[in-house]
Amino acid sequence: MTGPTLFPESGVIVDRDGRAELDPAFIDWQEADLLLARLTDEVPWEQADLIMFGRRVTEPRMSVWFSPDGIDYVYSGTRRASHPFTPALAALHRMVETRTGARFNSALVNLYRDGHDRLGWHSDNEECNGPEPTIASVSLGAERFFDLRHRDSGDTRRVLLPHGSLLVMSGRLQECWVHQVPAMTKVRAPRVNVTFRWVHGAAQ
Ligand SMILES: O=C(O)CCC(=O)C(=O)O
Ligand SMILES: [Mn+2]
Repeated sequence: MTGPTLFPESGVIVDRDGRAELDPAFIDWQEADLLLARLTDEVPWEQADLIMFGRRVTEPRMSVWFSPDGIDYVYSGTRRASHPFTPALAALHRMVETRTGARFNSALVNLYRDGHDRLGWHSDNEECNGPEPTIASVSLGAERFFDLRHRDSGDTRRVLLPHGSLLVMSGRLQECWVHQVPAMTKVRAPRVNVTFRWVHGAAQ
């Protein structure tokens, strides 16, 4: 356990070796629709190339890194240049800080254009995230599965992330568990995900 329950009225998904909690109705549907439209429009979407096992691969999704402090994000052999928060992101940032009581200075925003776009098994354990990072993840648009797998025991959890939901990962979660957003090829609609983080300047 890493502290009191953040969302007592909703779901604790993981409570050992780190914590993952879901508020399925963080933003009501009408506001979430508006936010999805604004982010889709405001975000200067990029498709990044990574180096994986010595090979260059193009990420199977779009993404953009936002850091008002101008800290670049370095992972898997790529450096993502920082962008200032858009107006919609700045508003969402305030809502997420209020709801969680945590501070965030950056956001990685992902666009899964349809169910073919995905994110493979990983953890957000880069040095710039620091030890035991709290990461707040807002989902908008198509519902997609989110999987967690314990590194040692192989124990798994699967949740659907609804439109307007907030997932908070904290404690040793990034150290002890990996997570993924698998392909769901029947899904035709897009999904936008915003992960707010606190990153340290060492990323520059
Ligand atoms: O799309 C999601 O729900 C997860 C995003 C994620 O894990 C990441 O950006 O590191
Ligand atoms: Mn992640």
